[in-house]
Amino acid sequence: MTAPLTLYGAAGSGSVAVEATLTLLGLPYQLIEGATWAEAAARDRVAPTNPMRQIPTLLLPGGEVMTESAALLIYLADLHPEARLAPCPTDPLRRPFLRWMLYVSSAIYSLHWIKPDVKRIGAPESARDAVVDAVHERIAFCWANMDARLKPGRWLLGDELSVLDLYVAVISRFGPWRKRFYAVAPRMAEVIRRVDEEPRLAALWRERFPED
Ligand SMILES: N[C@@H](CCC(=O)N[C@@H](CS)C(=O)NCC(=O)O)C(=O)O
Repeated sequence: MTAPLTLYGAAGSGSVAVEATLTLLGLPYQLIEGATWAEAAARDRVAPTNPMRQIPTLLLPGGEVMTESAALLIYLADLHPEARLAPCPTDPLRRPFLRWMLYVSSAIYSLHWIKPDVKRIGAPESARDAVVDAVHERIAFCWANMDARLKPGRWLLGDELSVLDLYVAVISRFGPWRKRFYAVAPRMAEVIRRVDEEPRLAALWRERFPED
């Protein structure tokens, strides 16, 4: 029997996109829960495995460590092509798929690292609110830019649900939160509401975003 995957994650975090992907793929995993952005103990727990002290961090059955949410989602989708959670490399949709997966990761998700402690970027604590507001403005701009360029169908890339839908459904729950996301990205909003209602994921969304 294959050893289970081990995922360092937390409710309300980016790991939920990986959890959603594993759920759709029907792959069992062991979860090590810890809100890294809020608890030093959670950062310390993941640090030996991922010195970036971040989640999601995935331990593969052979012990190899994988980090970076977009890489995890693409890897898992590619490993299970029968589930059709990513366009295959020869599909023209692979280009927008890769473009927007990496965009969500680099232009949007990475900015959240600043918020728990603005001293991380050398800003004084007294500038905290202004820095967080500026981060949220940038993220709102990034969502609007993506919305203007994507041509969604039933799902963000057209007719098939992909890990891009799961990724945006999770990251759009972070600041500046869904209300702003719906306002600046109305075309994606329609799709993401559909992802929220996906029956195979309803229990997971409820359990992992209990306050939304
Ligand atoms: N580049 C990473 C970013 C992961 C990340 O920022 N994770 C947050 C939780 S949602 C975290 O662990 N933050 C810890 C911290 O702020 O120190 C990825 O895409 O997976």
